[in-house]
Amino acid sequence: MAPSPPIILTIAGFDPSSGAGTSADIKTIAAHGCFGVGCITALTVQSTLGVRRSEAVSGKMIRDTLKELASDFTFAAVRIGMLGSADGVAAVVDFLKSNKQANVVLDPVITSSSGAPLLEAKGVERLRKELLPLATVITPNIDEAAALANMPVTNVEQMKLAADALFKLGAKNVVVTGGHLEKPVDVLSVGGRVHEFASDRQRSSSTHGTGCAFATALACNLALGRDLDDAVVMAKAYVTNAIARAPKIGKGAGPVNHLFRMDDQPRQAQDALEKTH
Ligand code: PXL
Repeated sequence: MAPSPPIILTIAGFDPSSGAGTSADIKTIAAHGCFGVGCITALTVQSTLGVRRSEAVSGKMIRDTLKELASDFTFAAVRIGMLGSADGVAAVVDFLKSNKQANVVLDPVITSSSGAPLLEAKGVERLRKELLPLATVITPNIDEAAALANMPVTNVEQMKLAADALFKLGAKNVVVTGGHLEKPVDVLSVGGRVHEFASDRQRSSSTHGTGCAFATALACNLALGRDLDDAVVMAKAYVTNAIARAPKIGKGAGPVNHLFRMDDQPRQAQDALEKTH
């Protein structure tokens, strides 16, 4: 039997259009050659046209799911996304305290890009105080960094200040993602030391789920043994390709192409076949 691939746990909401959330994460995890398991924290009613509403799954259901999965698997990384409620945050905090986990990537999802709330206010408080210090790395976008650090974040200088403020709040490592800026720059703070990663802005409407794809790809790259700087570069390259190679899906902001690498595989198989003849 083949050896087990790294097992990655995603704790996130369910987006029925599979651009973001659990079902999208499972695709990202598969694209990295890992095996994904999921704990759904909330259901959302949404399509590429936007999030209409959401309902949080009970804290007990989340606790029981995490306990069940942890009794069976050893996780190489854990990615945390939308948590929905303060009870959901508490369930994840208790899980991380009672089961020590490596490579915990926290994407502190607060609001959808269409403006729908994805975590209640009490949950944001609890996430800031209790969950943030338990993560290996947090990956807020500029709006989430502003909400968590309680300061305006609209340019690279402010991203650095926010990363520093989040480090002082107890975050071990911070990546503030700046994909929405005119000149996109990500700011990485490793133990308080700040680096910048610039890239070119992509003109595309297929950007739904970029935050989830980045955080999950980062978790996979850490699980595969890369250090944080390399894992950030690899995750960024994955998302850039997933946007560039997205087909048109739906009427609104379409999903990125999580599985773009599969398009390359028939060609690889064909090349291999030709070499043997
Ligand atoms: O991208 C943030 C996000 C995360 N998780 C779920 C979502 C969204 C945005 O819509 O629906 C489930």
